[in-house]
Amino acid sequence: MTTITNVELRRVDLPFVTPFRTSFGVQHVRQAIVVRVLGDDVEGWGEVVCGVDPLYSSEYVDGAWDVLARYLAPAVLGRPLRDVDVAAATAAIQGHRMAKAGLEMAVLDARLRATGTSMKDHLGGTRDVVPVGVSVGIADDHAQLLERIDQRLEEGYGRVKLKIEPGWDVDMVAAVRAHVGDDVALQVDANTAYRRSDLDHLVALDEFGLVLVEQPLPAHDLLGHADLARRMTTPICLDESITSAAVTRDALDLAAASIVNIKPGRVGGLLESRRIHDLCRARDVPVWCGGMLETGIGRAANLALASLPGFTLPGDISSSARYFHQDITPPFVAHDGMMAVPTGAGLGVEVDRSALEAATARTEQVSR
Ligand code: SMG
Ligand code: MG
Repeated sequence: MTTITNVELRRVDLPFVTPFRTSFGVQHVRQAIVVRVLGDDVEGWGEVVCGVDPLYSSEYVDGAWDVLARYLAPAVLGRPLRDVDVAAATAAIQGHRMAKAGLEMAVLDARLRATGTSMKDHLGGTRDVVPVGVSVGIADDHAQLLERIDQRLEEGYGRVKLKIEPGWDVDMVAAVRAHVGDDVALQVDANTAYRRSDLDHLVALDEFGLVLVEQPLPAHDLLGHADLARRMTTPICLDESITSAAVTRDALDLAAASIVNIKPGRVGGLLESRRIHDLCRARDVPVWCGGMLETGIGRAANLALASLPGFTLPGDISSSARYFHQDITPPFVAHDGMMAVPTGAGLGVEVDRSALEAATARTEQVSR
């Protein structure tokens, strides 16, 4: 098989259908770095999922671009596509997991396209259809939120994630639960917005039969999460804290979480994601696939990952139309809260070249 001859970086700007508000800010546009890896006769695609600004984590688009162009892409150029280990080849570069994950995704896609293997099969996926849910951002008021939730329920989603922050939590969740009844699976996500002094307040969320509370405290605060987990009956799920399989093991040993959110970008790639899945499965800890408002490229990868047997809770993987008017792949569609896993070679999606061109704001070729 061929060696890697060229890494193409593209920034695509896709405006959101509805701005997405979390405890750390409002996003109006998805800026994704699309990574295209080329060998002599093969190409592969990846997506870097960091935000425009370093608010969800320390990574951000211009920083990821810089590290990809100057350090990560050069580390894989000239390497054999068949067996280059992107994580190992870039291990000397500290951090930048989302940038590394995007490059690894493109390399794996190219390799698997060349051998005709799907990402699902490569990772060990066991299902062709996976349960998916929807994440609903912070709204202007309860009325607007309930209207948005009704729309999602009409679209067939059976699990709704609500974003919370101080001042938009217990009363809001009470209103939603009263509105939707007991049959809708509800969970909440704070994106680190609370502090240890808020634990008594958070315990009040136990009233509402939530599936889980996601990342209430800062990423580093495993002991704080363990303290909260002892006080609450609702399971604690970690997102921002989980940056590797090693950290996952520590978090579970400390009982800081009983459910784990896996995002390939946050942990440095699909292969590390699978290690976390395997570790959690061996301990009977449920995992689910998080979302970073991906384009169709990252969504395809998430679906392949979510087809592994330990992903027993619905992923944050919604229909493309909920995010973008025009995606850069054919749209993904959820039916009755389920979504099909691509079966074609590699990621199993074809990039829509004209949509890609139309959305491209910046390009750079990295070659030897
Ligand atoms: O992809 O549907 C999606 C969004 C899911 O809420 C979602 N993701 O913390 O889990 C999370 C957030 C992070 C994205 S906001 C940058
Ligand atoms: Mg989260």
